[in-house]
Amino acid sequence: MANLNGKTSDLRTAFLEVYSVLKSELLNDPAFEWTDDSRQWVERMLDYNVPGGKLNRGLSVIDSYKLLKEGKDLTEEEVFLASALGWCIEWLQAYFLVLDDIMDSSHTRRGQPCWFRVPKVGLIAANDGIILRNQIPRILKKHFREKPYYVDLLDLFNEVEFQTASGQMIDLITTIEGEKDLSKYSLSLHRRIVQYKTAYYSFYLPVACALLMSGENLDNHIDVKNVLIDMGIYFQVQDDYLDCFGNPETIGKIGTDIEDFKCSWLVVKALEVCNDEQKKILFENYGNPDPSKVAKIKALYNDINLQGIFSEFESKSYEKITSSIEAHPSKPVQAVLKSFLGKIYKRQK
Ligand code: DMA
Ligand code: MG
Ligand code: MG
Ligand code: MG
Repeated sequence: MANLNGKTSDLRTAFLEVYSVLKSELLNDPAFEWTDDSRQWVERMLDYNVPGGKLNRGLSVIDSYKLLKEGKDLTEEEVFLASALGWCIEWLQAYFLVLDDIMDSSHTRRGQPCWFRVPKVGLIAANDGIILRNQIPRILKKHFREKPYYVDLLDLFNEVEFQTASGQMIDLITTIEGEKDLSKYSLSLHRRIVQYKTAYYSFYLPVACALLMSGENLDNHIDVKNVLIDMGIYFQVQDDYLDCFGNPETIGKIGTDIEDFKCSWLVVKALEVCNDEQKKILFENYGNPDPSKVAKIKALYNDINLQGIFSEFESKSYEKITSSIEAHPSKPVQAVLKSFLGKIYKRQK
């Protein structure tokens, strides 16, 4: 196996090797009588949806675990287990994204058509999402059953899944047809949505996995959790920004937030700074699939210099998060948090 204690590129290669191991275990899961057809379907579905992203969340488990071990080389077993937990997060992400793209009527993801848009897939994607979700406890059972922290791991994944699904729910019910009302959109509603739909699973979960593997009790790390949640909120503001201003070639997806009437950070900020005339344009054109209406919203975003407002937010968030990290008593924990922040600051994808 490639050396996971070495360079970043090796780390990625070794991480992907663990994917192959987990996949082949799942494709031979003795709880199901596999046929060639079913095995081929699941294999294609996994390869299409699980490993094709940035892998930041998954790789962070290994990174974080290493930093918590203060630079000591990891054993083969530790590397495998940290990678397997990283993959469980990537599986969770794949599950949420497959369903998110159906609900958001998205077109592309990671530079390819969304899974439900692939010919012959359609709404079978909904069940594929359920399969992805169910594979997580199967991976955990196979590799962590005997560990003292097994129950805590299961509980962690369940809690975070519930938080994420609840965040998705509030993201979605703000867009109900016939109840669209921009005046209900505020920074506090936005914060609530993104804290739940993104921050827990993307930021808290990888570090919490590494902490559990290190034998820590998560109740003793509430301050770490709070910093990670702030980072997750900052990350989702970037996602909202890139939905409109990012390059689809780079981010691998075409934005749909304006069409979908999403409570995006951009529209919340626009509502804050617009004059009455501009507000009228927002109210009349936001949340409509008509491209000319979308273009009016984008032109308005340019007129009020939302890009500038965003870059100010970006530097302010960086400073704020950095100072809360530096207030943390443990150097290894500071290192974990700083490495996370470094990976996302000014990201283009
Ligand atoms: C995504 O929010 C949140 C989850 C839990 C998938 P989003 O719809 O803004 O994500 P994306 O922009 O990637 O579709
Ligand atoms: Mg989406
Ligand atoms: Mg969504
Ligand atoms: Mg988005």
